[in-house]
Parts: sequence; C-alpha cells; structure tokens
Amino acid sequence: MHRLLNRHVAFAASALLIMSSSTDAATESRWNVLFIAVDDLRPKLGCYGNTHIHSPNIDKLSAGAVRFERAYCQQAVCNPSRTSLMTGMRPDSIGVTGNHSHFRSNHPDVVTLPQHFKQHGYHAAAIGKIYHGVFPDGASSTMWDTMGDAESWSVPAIRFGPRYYYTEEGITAAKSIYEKVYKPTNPGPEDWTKKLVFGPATESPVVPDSTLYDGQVTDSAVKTLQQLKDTDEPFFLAVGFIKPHSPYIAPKKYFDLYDNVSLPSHTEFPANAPAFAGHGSGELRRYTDQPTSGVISDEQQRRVRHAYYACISYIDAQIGRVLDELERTGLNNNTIVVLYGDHGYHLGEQGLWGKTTNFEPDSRITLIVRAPGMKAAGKSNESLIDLVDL
Ligand SMILES: [Ca+2]
Repeated sequence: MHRLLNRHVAFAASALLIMSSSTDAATESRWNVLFIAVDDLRPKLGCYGNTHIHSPNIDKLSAGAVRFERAYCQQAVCNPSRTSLMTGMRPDSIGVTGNHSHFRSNHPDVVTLPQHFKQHGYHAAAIGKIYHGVFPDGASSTMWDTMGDAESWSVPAIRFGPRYYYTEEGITAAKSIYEKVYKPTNPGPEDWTKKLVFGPATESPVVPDSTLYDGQVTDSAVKTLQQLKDTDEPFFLAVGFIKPHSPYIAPKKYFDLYDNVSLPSHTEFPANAPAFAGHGSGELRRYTDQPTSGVISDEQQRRVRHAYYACISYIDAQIGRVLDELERTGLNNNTIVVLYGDHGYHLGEQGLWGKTTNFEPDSRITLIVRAPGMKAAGKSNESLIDLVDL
C-alpha cells in the first residue's frame, strides 16, 4: 500500500511538473488533448534505447516530452487494458478481464475519461481503435463497426476496416480460409473483406500508406484537426492505430528499412515458472503460414520480428503526419499529447509470441506525455506507474 501510494505521489509530481510549466493558468485549463493509442506496441522504439528501430517521429515527440521508462498496463490484453485506462478502474474492479465483456454491463453509470471531458465542455471524438470492439451485451464485434461506448463521445466514433490482406498471395489465402472456416461456422457478409479473416501472419504489399486501415485513420485525424482548429470548443481527440497488432502488415517500404533481423537472446521459458504463467503462442499460430504446434523455424521467427518492426515504422510515420498537422495548425501550442501502447508483447523471448502474460515484455508499455512549454521536456521518468494513473 505504501509503495502504491509512493507511486501515485511520484506520478502526481510528474503531472504537476508537466502542468506547472504553463505561464497562463486560464489558457492551461482549456488545453486540448490529443490521445494516441497504439495497439500492441511494446516500447521497442529508438527513444527507449532500441536504436535499430526506425521511429524518428515518436523519437522527436519524446525529445519534447516526458518518456515514462517504467510504465505498465494493468493487464496485457486489449479490452481489460483499455477499459481500465478509460474508466480509471482496475480490471478486477470494473469486472473486465477478457476481450468479450463490456464495462457498461456491470457499471452502466461509470464516467469514462473522454466522457468526463465531454461533461466539462470539451468536444470528445474518436478515430480508429480506442476501445476494444465489444457491444454492451457482451458480443464481440467482428465488424469493427463500433467503438464500444457511445456515451464517451460527442460525435459518433469513426472506425475503418476490417480488411487485412493486399498482395495476391495474401488475398488468395484469406479468401480460401474464409470459404473453408469462417463462412460455414459463422455466416455473415459474403465478402471476406468485411470480416476479420486470419490468413498469413505477415504481408508487405506495395501500396500507399492510406490504403491500409491506419493510413485511413491518419487521413481522418489530419482532416479532423483542420476542422477543430477553427472551433472555439476545446477538444479531446482520441486517435487509435491497430498496428503493430498481428497480422503484421505494412507497406513494403517499411520492411525495406530493416536487414538481418536478429532473434532474441533468451528464448527458453523460465525453468521454475509455473506453466500457467506462459501460453502456447496461439495468437501467432492461428495464422495460416505458421505451425499450429511445435517449433517455429528461425526463418519464420525472423520474418515475424521483421514485420513487427516494419509495422512500428509504418505507425511511426502515421503518428508523424498527425503531429506535423498539429504543428502546422498551431494547435500544438495548446494541446497535450499522450501516446501509449495498450500493453507490451513477446517476440520470441522466453519462447513466447504475443501478449497476455505478466512477464515484463507483455506488461511494460510505451507512455509518452507532452504538454505545451513543459519544463521537463526531453526527460525520462523512472517512477513506477501504470495506465490507470492517467
Ligand atoms: Ca492490444
């Protein structure tokens, strides 16, 4: 308890340091918030000391922000992590510990973070993945047509998708798996692109950035910032990217940034750890080009790691476009920027692929906060904090 208290005091002190940097209290109280969520982004970024990763835009943001070095999610799964952050309640308090339950089912009157801003005169809007796609009745949305919580936003949330594959090989595999597996068991849209179909784990199509989901999110965010620039109302704009979540798909030019991708140095599951602390890497094995059990070859492991890095660089470029627009419009002068990853990720360390464990690679997250004129700009913070502290 004492440690917890210290931790909250440490984070509050950091927050105060951020807030005390403004010279105009009246202006400060109406600062906008640009809230950027990145799905499954562990802190494998240049600014976190991973210099082999190409993340110039996030690195630039970090250089003018506070980078939290010991930030953790409450639970390393999308829905519990995001629900906990957005409601300010821990997973066991809000009753959401999996991807198929909605927080309004047990707590219909909880006030979410954007809802709080909305109730205080802010325009709250969302583009892309902010909540995990779950309907309040508990059904998971495979159509990605919901942001999961209408009460949070001033206007209907914008969400694209769910198409994944763009190369001839990827499309063929996705169509095939749709006909064989998805259609017989889960009749729905006749078009495979309208369902979440898991084909190959990686793909590097030669397409413009905006052909993919996250490029569409970026286009929409840029347009929205241009519109918000001319309004008097302060805003809370949430922008959510879905890469580097699997399948690891990014335009080929981002794959070309990497060569000779290495395997991790520790690939053995900890000798004395209980089996339930790990898993069978089912998240990776569900893809058609991966073995359903047994050894994943070094070549496949390198390819997946390579593709994860490519996805990071693709997202970095999208974040760069959004932040450039914030600067171009002058909104960066009165806008707080929060960038976070909903949880970490295993890329073969300890013999694990994917998320959900409580090991460091899954639980440690990316968290960067920038406020206009902050005195702590460019510093890192070693305080032990978690996402609920936001
Ligand atoms: Ca996630």
